[in-house]
Amino acid sequence: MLGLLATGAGLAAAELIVGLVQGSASPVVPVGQVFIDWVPKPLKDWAIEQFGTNDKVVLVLGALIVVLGLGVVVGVLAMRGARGAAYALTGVIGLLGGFAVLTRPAPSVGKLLPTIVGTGVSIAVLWYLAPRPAGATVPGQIQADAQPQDMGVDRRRFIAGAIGIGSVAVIAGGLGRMLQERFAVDSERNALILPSASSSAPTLPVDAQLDISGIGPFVTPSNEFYRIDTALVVPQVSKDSWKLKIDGLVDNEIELTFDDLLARPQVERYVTLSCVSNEIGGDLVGNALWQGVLLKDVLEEAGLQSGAEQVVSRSIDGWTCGSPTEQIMDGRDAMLAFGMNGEPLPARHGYPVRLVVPGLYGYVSATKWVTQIRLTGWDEYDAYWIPRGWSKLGPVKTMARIDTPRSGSDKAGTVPIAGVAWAVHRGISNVQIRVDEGEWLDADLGGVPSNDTWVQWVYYLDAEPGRHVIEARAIDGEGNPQPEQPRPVAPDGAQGYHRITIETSLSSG
Ligand SMILES: Nc1nc2c(c(=O)[nH]1)N[C@H]1C(S)=C(S)[C@@H](COP(=O)(O)O)O[C@H]1N2
Ligand SMILES: [Mo]
Repeated sequence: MLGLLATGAGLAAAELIVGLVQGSASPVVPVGQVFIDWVPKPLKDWAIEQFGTNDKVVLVLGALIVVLGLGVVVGVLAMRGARGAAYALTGVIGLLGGFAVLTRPAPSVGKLLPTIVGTGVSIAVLWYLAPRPAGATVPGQIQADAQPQDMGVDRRRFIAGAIGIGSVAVIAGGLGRMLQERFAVDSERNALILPSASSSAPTLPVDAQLDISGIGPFVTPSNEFYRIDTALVVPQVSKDSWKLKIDGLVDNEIELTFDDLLARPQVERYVTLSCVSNEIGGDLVGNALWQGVLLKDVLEEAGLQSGAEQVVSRSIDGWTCGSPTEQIMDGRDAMLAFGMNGEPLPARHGYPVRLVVPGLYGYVSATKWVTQIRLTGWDEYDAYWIPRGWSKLGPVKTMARIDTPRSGSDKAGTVPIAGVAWAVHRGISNVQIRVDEGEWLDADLGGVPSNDTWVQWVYYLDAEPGRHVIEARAIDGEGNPQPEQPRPVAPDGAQGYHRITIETSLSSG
């Protein structure tokens, strides 16, 4: 109890400092990351299965297990009268936090401030609450209280102190979290007007959006677009402080400001983005209109040296991903994006600048809040998710999703079976459905602006009354049908047919 209180108060104090001092860093995520790096493989695999590439819960849980677990030991030591050992172990927890923070990129002494203050607060709480040898006093306490063996007084003081410190800790932690939003970029984002792109978006074919209820919009509104990242608090990066550094195996290192980027030729393109953790039939996929500068143009200016096989991009929060240089440079619209659906990127989607690469899963291409691009050899560096059990190559797999009807529903008469299908950058040439493992039947496809987006599809089914299993599959632009063999999301994306079961009856009822 004492140990939990002391370490909890320390964590709360650290969060408060993060909220007060811009540029300081919470030790929670780094400790969680170090913890995850150390846990045995089976546990890691389990976590991947549970949380995919959205490991926030694991990060926080990991950090809390480590810190509070050690905190319990501290408490036991303190209660047994080993105060010196309790202080020392608290110091070790602090060192561990500090070490974890320093393993993150761009370490600085300022970033350590929350950890240092948090450790200090933990030790102070211990010092104040731990049972002390007879005769010792605490400031503000009258000498008479400290009767030898007067456990009643000690106990009361402990409970009052514990409640007081506990409440202050909860308030301080909450306040810290609120204050962290203070560095919010909402107002500058709202005031920002993007110049119109020199190469504007292709006009959408009129039939891109099929008129069928239950099928999602062709363009996903930004506020409905899925969000996946390891950030516990959305990074708030001001466009005026933002810089992008391009280094590594290049002839000329380049540093770009946000204004430099806006001054360059721009494109606007519809691109479908998908998460490798998207389950069959899942919604970790969306299609948006992205505005930005082609990465190829910038990299050509930097001058790629031989051996620059990998484009490693790094976010302000230290997250990294690696993409094959060949694909970035092959003419696809890989971009440094700052616009999404006609507006500056929302903070949660990477304001001010992120990467978007048609055809690659987000974990190997779509760095949000990007601040560095380093050219390396392919084997020279493994980015964030690679040592965590995910494939180094992450091309988006061909997939058809059935959006309507919902599995388990009852339908009468002709039933439109409809959804979306994507094979980003290869395009979709056909979508088919089959009923009860019968023949494959060709669906009608909506229009698309390019091979880089999903396509809507529909098949009007007149089925015999009864219970039916309906499956869908897509065939990509190169004629390859989506593989049937089911596979889980790890290590390189889910595979298999989306399957629903419906009950049909004659329309007359
Ligand atoms: N900085 C940062 N960028 C990131 C990630 C991250 O954890 N941190 N996750 C990636 C993953 S796994 C995906 S699927 C996409 C999701 O982008 P979205 O949240 O805009 O949909 O962002 C990518 N970019
Ligand atoms: Mo992802």
